[in-house]
Amino acid sequence: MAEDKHIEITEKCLDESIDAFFKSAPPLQDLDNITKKLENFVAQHSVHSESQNTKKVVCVTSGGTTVPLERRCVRYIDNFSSGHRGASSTEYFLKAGYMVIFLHRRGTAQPFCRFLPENPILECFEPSDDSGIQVCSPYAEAVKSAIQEHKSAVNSGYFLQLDFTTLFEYLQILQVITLAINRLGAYGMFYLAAAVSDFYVPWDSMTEHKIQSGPGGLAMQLAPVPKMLTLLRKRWAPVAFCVSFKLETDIDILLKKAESARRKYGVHAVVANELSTRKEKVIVVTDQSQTVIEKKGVGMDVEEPLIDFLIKEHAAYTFHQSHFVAKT
Ligand code: PAZ
Repeated sequence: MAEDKHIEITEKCLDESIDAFFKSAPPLQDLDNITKKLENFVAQHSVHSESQNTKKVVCVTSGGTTVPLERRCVRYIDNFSSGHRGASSTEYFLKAGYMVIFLHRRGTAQPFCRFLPENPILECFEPSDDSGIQVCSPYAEAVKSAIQEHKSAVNSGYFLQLDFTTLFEYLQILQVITLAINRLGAYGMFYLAAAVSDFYVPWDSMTEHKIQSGPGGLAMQLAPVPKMLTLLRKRWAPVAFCVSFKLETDIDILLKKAESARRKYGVHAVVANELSTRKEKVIVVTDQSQTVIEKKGVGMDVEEPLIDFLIKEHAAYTFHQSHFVAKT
C-alpha cells in the first residue's frame, strides 16, 4: 500500500517535470509538416494492412542531442554519437521489410552512405572533359549503390527521414512519432540508439544572449532531463515493442546499469555497449536472458546479427500480443 502511494507520487512528480519541460521548450518549427509526413507514412502502413501484408514500423533514433547554453545559441554541450549505429541498423531493418522512421541528428551518418568518404562531393566527383561532372572510378560502385538504395527506399514509401539538433527538438519530435506509432499497436517498434543528454538548461532559465567571459570561471546549474522513456512506455505507446540503449565506458557497471534500466523503464530489451568495443560486440538484455552479439567477421557489421536478433524478439512479441493478450 505504502509502495503504491510512493509510485503514485513519483509518477506525479515525473508528469509535472515532463509537463514543465514541454511547456517551456521553444516551439518546434515545422511541427505541421512533420505531423503531415508522419500521417502519410502511417497511412501507407494501413494500405499494407488491408492487403493482408501488415508491415512492421520501427522508429530508429540516431546521433547525439545538443544542449544549448544560450537562447541565441553560440555554445552548447554535445553528446557523443557518430550516428553509425542508427544508419547501419536502418539499412538492416529496411532489408528485413520494416518501414523505418529515421530520426537522426543533422549531419551524422546516413543510411546507404557509410562506404562513401567523409566529403563525398569533393572526393567522389571530378569535372569531365565535356565540362560536366563524372564520378571518380574508385567510388563509382559505392556512389551508384548509395543513390539507388536511397531512392528505392524513399520511393517505396518505407523510409521517412526526420532530423533534430537540440534536445528540445529531439524530445518533441519523438513525442509526435510515438503518438503515430501507437496506432499500430504491437507492429510498432522503437530502437532508441540516439545518445540523449541527461542534463540540460531549462529554456526559461536560459540567458538570451551569448554568455560573456569574465575574470572568474563559469558555474552553471544543469537540470536533470525528465525520463521520457517512462512516459513513452506507459502512456505514449504502451503496446509498441521498445528497445533502448545503454552506453558506458566502465565495463564493470555496464550490465548492472542495463538491467536496472530494463526494469525501471519496462522496455522489452536494452542493448548494452561499451564505448571502445561497441562496433564489435553488444549485449542484449531482456527479461529472459543476456545475449552477447558479435560481428561475424572483418568488414561485417555487428548491427546485422543485432537486428536479426531483435526482429525475432519482436516477432515473438507480436505473436504473443495477437494470440494471447488481444483475446483476454
Ligand atoms: O552512433 P555511434 O555508432 O557512434 O554509437 C552508437 C551509440 C554508442 C551512441 C549507441 O549504441 C548507444 O549506446 N546509444 C545510447 C547512449 C546512451 O547511453 O545515452
